[in-house]
Amino acid sequence: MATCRALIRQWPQWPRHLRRPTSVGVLSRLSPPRIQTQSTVRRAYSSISAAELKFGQPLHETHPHLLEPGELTPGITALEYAQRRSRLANKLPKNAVAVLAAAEVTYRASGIFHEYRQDSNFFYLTGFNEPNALAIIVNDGSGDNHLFHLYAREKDPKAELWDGARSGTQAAMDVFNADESGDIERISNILPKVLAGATEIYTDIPAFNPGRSSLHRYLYGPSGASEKLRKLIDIRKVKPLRPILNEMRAFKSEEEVVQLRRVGQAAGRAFTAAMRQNFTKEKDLTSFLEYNFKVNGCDGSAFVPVVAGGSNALSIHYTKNDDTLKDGDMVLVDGGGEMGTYISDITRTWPVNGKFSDPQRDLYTAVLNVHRTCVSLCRESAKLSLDGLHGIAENGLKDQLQQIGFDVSGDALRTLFPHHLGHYIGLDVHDCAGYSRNHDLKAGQCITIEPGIYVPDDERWPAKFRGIGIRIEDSVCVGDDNPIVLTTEAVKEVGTRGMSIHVLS
Ligand SMILES: [Mn+2]
Repeated sequence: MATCRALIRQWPQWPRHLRRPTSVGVLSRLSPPRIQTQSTVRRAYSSISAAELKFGQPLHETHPHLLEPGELTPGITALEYAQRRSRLANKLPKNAVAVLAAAEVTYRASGIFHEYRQDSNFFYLTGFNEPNALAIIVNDGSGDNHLFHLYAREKDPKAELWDGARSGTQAAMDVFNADESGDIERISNILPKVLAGATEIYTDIPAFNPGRSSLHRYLYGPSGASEKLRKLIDIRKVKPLRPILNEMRAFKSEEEVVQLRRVGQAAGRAFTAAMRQNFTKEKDLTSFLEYNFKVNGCDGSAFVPVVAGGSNALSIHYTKNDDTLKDGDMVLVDGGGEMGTYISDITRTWPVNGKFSDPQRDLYTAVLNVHRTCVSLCRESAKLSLDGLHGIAENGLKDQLQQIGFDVSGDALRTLFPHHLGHYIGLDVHDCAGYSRNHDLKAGQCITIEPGIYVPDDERWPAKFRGIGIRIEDSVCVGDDNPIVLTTEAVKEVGTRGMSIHVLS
């Protein structure tokens, strides 16, 4: 992929002027010729500058420090969103529709909401970052064209005074380039008309996908869908949308790779900054890391970080982060930032006091050697899948561990390396859920490489290694002949006294 070759040469400064030109400034970022059907609200070009208006999310006109001209969300242009919709429409049969719902606001207690996180597929196709919205993409049979409906919350000064600005239905068309829009409160009148002519309906709305917990299903029934919706949609016409979107999202565009590199760089720098400090509590290290993600430009953490001192590292998803950090132990830190809804995923393990003991260094070097080998194979020309790479990691770790005195017979590796080598990344930490790890990796795919060794306190293993857990993880973009390490700013080489950073500082 020429993109990746160009990135390897040109990073860290991806030349902005090479970006595809898009219209700038005043409302209406795109105006491709579109076929108008009867609309609830007609597209009308406003003469008001966007900077004078308030929207439900940052835009270049209101937040030029966050978005470049032409971008609808950080790093991603309005044009790219339109192209994604067009590509999806082309994958649907003629007169079929895709229906996507925005994520709901969730609550941690009565009236106390969690930070809002948009549904990734909805975001991928719209860039619209508000709850209570519905997107419909129609293959209207016009070839490369398609119809895009975006129903959203209408502007409401009273509600906005409490809950902050909304973009409203006019911006749904003028900024987010919908052909049709309308007040989401009227969706029960609108939807039957829109779906009436559809030959097939591609959707993952839970009516037909009861993915909730067994307790939820027991208490509330098999689906969250209303009787109304179930009557409205002929279940025989419904097909899952996710597999089609996985095929699209698994391969990143230039803009996406640049954004993933940006968030990888910011988070990587936060890790290296953390290694320069001395911490006596997991909690303090956690706070420092998350603060530095934000200071470096991330919106926040992509997931609850693991900050695990000593043998806490043996629990893969340890997130209590409330223990002390002891002199002589190592600390395993698995964290990542999120920026414009793209994420990074990094793990580093370093000595709390900055100096490796001999067994710590031996085990660390074993994991690092396998990590390096696997990263070097993140290229299309290697013709390997994530599962294939996992096998190479297992054999490599076996070999390395044997050299430092481990008995690796039988199912030893299952115990010592109990998780997979990696997963896809992108908008989600575990991107494209359900997309097989069996496909050979192609240029433009972004994955993690995270070998680890966790030695239980068990007589089967050499005493000097017991209680040590080490994982080294980078986010990587697969290139044609070379990998692009997206998180290279996080130091991982061993120096004479500890991590190289301790030597440098
Ligand atoms: Mn990971």
